[in-house]
Amino acid sequence: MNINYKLDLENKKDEWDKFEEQEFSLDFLNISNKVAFFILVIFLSIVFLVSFKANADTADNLPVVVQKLLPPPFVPIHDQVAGQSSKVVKVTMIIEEKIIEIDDEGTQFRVFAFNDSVPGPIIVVHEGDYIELTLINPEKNNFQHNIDFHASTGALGGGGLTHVLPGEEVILRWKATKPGVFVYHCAPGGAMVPWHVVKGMNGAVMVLPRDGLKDRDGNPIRYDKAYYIGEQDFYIPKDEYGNYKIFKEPGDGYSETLEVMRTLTPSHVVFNGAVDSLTGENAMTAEVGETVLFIHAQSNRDTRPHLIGGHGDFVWPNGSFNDPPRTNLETWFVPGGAAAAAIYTFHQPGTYVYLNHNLIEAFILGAKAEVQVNGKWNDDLMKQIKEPSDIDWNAYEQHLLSLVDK
Ligand SMILES: [Cu+2]
Repeated sequence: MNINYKLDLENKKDEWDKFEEQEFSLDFLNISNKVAFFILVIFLSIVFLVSFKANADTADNLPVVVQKLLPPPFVPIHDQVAGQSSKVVKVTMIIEEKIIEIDDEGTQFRVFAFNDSVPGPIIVVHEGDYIELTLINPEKNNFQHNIDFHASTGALGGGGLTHVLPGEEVILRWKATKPGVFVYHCAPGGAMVPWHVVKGMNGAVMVLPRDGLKDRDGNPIRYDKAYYIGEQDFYIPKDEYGNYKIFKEPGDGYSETLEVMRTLTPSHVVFNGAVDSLTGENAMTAEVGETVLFIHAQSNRDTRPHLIGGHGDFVWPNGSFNDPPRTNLETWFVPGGAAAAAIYTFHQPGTYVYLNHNLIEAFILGAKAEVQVNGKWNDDLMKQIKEPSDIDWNAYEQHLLSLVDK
């Protein structure tokens, strides 16, 4: 028994030693497990982060800049050639429903304005950038509004995603894939679309090529300054005496205005929201030798810009910067619902009239502006040989005689 007991003890001891070893071995394994668990956590974190990044939008990882929008005809400060990386350009627009004077006879009209101006401000980005717009429709307004960007890609140009009632705001981000100049406008639906557009709710976007503008041979074109001219047709009803009616209450005049709109005959065609808003003291300015980019937008109606005394050195009539520019144009065409870009280098000082060369629309309905150009006159390009004075009939007779033998 004793022997057996001893053997039994011996066995127990062996078992205990094995157990100890096993314990040691288990401890060792526990440490391994902790390390393995730690590695697993790191691995899963990496997988999570990678998958999260994969799910994030491209634009979420791009640098963000806030663009300060300027009242037309001014264009936001911008680089003509883009940096390496695309960026997200954040802009904010507040919708204003307000009464303004649209001519020098004191005609008042309730406009719907993007950011307090007719037209709305121009936004400038480069191809591949993203525009992130916050659109605010304050409580004091009376109507639902939205925005359709012709430069964007997607049904209704964002119009379906941006309906805002008074008291609401919305944020829309879209990628600028097409270089050119484009219009944007409010498009709430049905007859409200033209009604809001001819109340001034339109503006423009310029999407520059990343390496800037080029001529048809691929040489760079650079400008010293840029102006943005928004042309607006208004349809103001008249009373029984032929005077323009003034509607004080929001929504008043809707049916009467639609009657005038049906005639397709505007009462006013203006630049920058009112007759003569870009003439005299408010004229655009340039120096002799300066190259100026003119962006001309019309959201509703065809037009034909012309610079009296100058030319379109380079013109993109339908606004696509992927097309080679046309050169040395006297007048260019802008179909309704489009913008065009034209570049001119001024060679002479003076007051240049920039107008819609339907001269009735320019001089009677209001579609004209001025560019005041300072600098030195060039006699080689133009010189007045004789000032206006009495007719020299003898000289004329000599002239006729000189033609006799010819
Ligand atoms: Cu609107």
